[in-house]
Amino acid sequence: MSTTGDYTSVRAAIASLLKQPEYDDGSAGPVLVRLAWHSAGTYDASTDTGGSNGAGMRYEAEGGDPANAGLQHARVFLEPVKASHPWITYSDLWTLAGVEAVKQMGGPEIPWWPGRTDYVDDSKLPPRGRLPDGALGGDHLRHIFYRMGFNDQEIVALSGAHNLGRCHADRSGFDGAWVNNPTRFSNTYFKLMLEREWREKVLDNGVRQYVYYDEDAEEELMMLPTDLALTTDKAFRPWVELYAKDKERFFGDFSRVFSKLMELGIRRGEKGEVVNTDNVRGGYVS
Ligand code: CCH
Repeated sequence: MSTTGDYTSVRAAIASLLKQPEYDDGSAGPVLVRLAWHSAGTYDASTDTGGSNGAGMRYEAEGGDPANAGLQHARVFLEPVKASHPWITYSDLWTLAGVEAVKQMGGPEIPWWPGRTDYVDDSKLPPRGRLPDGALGGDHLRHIFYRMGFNDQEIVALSGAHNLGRCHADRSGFDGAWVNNPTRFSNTYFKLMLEREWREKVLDNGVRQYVYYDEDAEEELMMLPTDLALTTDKAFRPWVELYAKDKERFFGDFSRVFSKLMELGIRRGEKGEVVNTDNVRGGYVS
């Protein structure tokens, strides 16, 4: 059993479960990053509700949101870590897992602080529909991410997480990976977005996405309509161009903005302690 507060031990346990030869591309990393993001991405700045505090996805109201389909795999991967570190809250574990997975997959170090609680007021769970819909465009991205308090540059930086993982037809309806090596964090997603000829494809399930056949890898890569909206929108595109050219800049910006995402709705006192323990209700407990 580990010592309370030993986050180094939690990180090591997360790192050691990433390799999953039977799962997807052989790594639990991408789905852990998505779990962290969806746990936090329900935040609404105007009502101060949602966010990673509370780990509401453990319950049907949030966990059963079709937008969260497939994330049970991520939660199951993390159960042994919770069992060997029972003192950590789920909300800290899920956010730390995303941060550690990015690092282990070759991405930047992301500042992370503990202290989230698992307190949930069932009657005040964030409503469904707060997470983005990949079938839509730039206006939708702004609607969703401005609500959380992000700007255009931050939207583009965050989207760079699609260097990782893949779409699953039985989860989102979309199908395929964005890049050839989807378990290695990089800026390839931005490069491909600009450099390849994407063509629209309607899948058998009626879902529309964009595809490009990569001759070298003999693999079809994909982009969501929301991904390509980053290249057609005048305000987003310069950031795509910058991140495609400058990997270090992308890594630095991604680190800062992912850290900000994990902190949405969490207020800290002078020593970094969390002072609002029931953010789900929008309350402020000191
Ligand atoms: Fe995403 N994402 N995401 N995404 N996402 C999907 C998969 C991943 C959108 C839609 C989808 C972010 C932003 C957006 C990841 C991280 C981030 C899928 C496929 C869809 C659809 C799900 C499936 O079928 O399994 C849309 C729309 C947006 C709008 O901006 C942000 C922000 C992040 C993190 C910073 C990761 C990682 C995956 C791969 C998951 C996996 O299981 O491999």
